[in-house]
Order: sequence, then C-alpha cells, then structure tokens
Amino acid sequence: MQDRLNAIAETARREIGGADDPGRVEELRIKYLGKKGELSAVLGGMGKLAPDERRRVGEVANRIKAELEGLLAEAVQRAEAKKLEAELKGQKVDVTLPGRQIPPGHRHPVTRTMDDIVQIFRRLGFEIAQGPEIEQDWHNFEALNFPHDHPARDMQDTFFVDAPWVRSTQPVLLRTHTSPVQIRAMLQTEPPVRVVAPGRVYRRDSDLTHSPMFHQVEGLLVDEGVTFAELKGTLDAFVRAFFGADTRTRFRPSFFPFTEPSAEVDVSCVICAGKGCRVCKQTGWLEVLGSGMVHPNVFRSAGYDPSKYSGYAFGMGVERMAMLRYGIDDLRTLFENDIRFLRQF
Ligand code: 2NL
Repeated sequence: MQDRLNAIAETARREIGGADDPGRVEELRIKYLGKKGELSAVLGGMGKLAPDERRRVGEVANRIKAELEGLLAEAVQRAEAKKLEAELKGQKVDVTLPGRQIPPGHRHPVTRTMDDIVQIFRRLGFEIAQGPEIEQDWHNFEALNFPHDHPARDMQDTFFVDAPWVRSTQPVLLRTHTSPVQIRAMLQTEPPVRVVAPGRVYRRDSDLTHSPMFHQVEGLLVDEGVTFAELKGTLDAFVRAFFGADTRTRFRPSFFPFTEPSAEVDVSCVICAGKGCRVCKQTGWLEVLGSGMVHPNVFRSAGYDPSKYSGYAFGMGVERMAMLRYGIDDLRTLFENDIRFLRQF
C-alpha cells in the first residue's frame, strides 16, 4: 500500500509541478486530494490492515497529502501570475496620454473680495485684527457709545445667545459688526493703532437684499493729530485701488453712535461711470462705505485720552462690494452655493 501511495505521489509531483493554468490546477486537486481522488481510493482499503501497518500507512498518507497541498498552492500562485502577465501583455498602455483633469477650485467671490480689500489696506500700513463672533454686550454696543434704547440692541435686530457655558453677567450675542474687534485691539495696545477687521457678522434680517450672516471689513486708525482729511485721503486711495483709478468719491454727512462727525462715502457708479443707470438709480453715485472720526466716548471706553488722541474709522459690507465688482444683482446667489454660478468668478 505504501508503494502505491509513493507511486501516486511521484506522478502527482510531476503533474502538479507542470501545471500553470487555474482550471488544470483545480482538476489536479480533485484528482489527487478530492473525496473520490486517488489518495482516498487507496486509503479506503486501510480497514483491512493490521493496526501497526495502518499507522505507518496513515503517516505516509498524511505526509504526501500535506506535500501535495503545498505544491497545489504554489501552482495556484503560478497560474495567477501567468494570467496577470497575459492580461498586462494584451494591454497597450499609452504613456503619452495626458493625465485626467482635476478641475482646480477657487475661493468664493465674497472671500476673494474680502481678501482683496484687506490687501489694499495692508499696503497702506494697516494690520489685520481678529476677534470672536460670539461677543458680549459691552464690546458690541456699550463700548461703542450705543444708547441703551438703541433699536440695534433690540431682540428684533440682534441674535442673543443662550449659552450657559459662556460665563457672563451681561447679554451674550452674535456680533452685529466687526467693531468689537477694534475695541479689543485698542484695549490691547496704546496708539498708534492701524487695524482692519474682516469677518462674519450677524443680524436678524433676511429678505431679498439682507442675509442673516454677512461679511464686513472695518478699519480704525488712532494717533495724535489725526484729521478728517486723512480719512478722506485714505478712503479715496482705497476706492481707486479697488474699483479703478477713474473712480471718484463723495462724502455726505451721516450719523453713527461711534463716530462724530460721520460720513457716508459714495463712489461714482462703477456700472455707468456716473452717467446714471438702473444700478445707481439715475444718480450716478453708489453708497459703499460708512465712516467718521472716532467718538470721544469710544476712546474713553478703550482707556484712551480723547484730548490727546484722535482717529478715524470706517466700515463696509463685503457682499455689496463683491456684487458691484462682479456685476451680480441678486444677493442670494452668493449664499446658494450653486457651483455652476460661483465658478464664473
Ligand atoms: C457701515 C458703517 C462704520 C465704524 C464703522 C468704528 C469702529 C470703532 C470706532 C468707531 Cl472701534 N467706528 N467703525 C465707523 C463708521 C462706520 O461702518 O456702513 N458699515 C457697513
């Protein structure tokens, strides 16, 4: 019986060693190791053997079985390698083919406009200041000389935050402008101060021309002997850098609690060059900035002596600047995040 097993092993080694095709390898596995295979056929007669002999034959059979299993595993690997080789050979790879295009993205037009505005003021010597979007009443209103009954302090206009984890004895709110950033800048340093504060602000307002979240850039300059003439010169330079060198400015008296005197800044219409059109409502002018000389009470809040220092401040809405620059007439398109629209800019 051992001789027959050895003879089977001998043939099996030769056959399996030469096999390199998946179907053929499976055939051989069934032929030698299958339930009705050659090894089983021989071992089926083991019952008749003496116990001693049965044990020896068993050992030989197990050794051969293990050996053939190993050889079959190698044959499977060989077969798979051969198949892959054939597949690769049949495939013509054109290494000169251009790579797949990954379309480059870009900043949102509002982000880009805000970055550009800030860059212009950086060139004029301003530094960037940042602060929290969740603010306290004092930084957002009180320090800015808002009277206690000012409508902006109303729940109708401001998002108040119910956040028990913010330990504050005063109302907590989403900043309604970036002015609190400049208050914080003044609290941190002594004059001269030259900062621009870009960022998100929040107001309870939502219609065709108002979004509850929008962007502002505000600026503040404080030093000894700063005059309104410097405010005019700086904003004029900014407007011409942003809208083009032909753009003219016009300052109209206005009112803000935190500046005195205050002025609205108009620019000659960037659509019709001042001739009068639908965008400027036939006036030739567009209102783009608010500005003024910092109110003495604001200096007192910041710990600055108003008899020693003076300064100017200004603020603008970034969405409006972006719409004028790109000729967008619907504010909502900036917030819908439709990539087919945004990719045009
Ligand atoms: C506008 C008007 C303005 C300011 C913002 C300011 C900040 C401090 C002190 C004084 Cl800390 N003023 N900011 C001043 C005038 C106008 O913004 O129409 N914004 C969209």
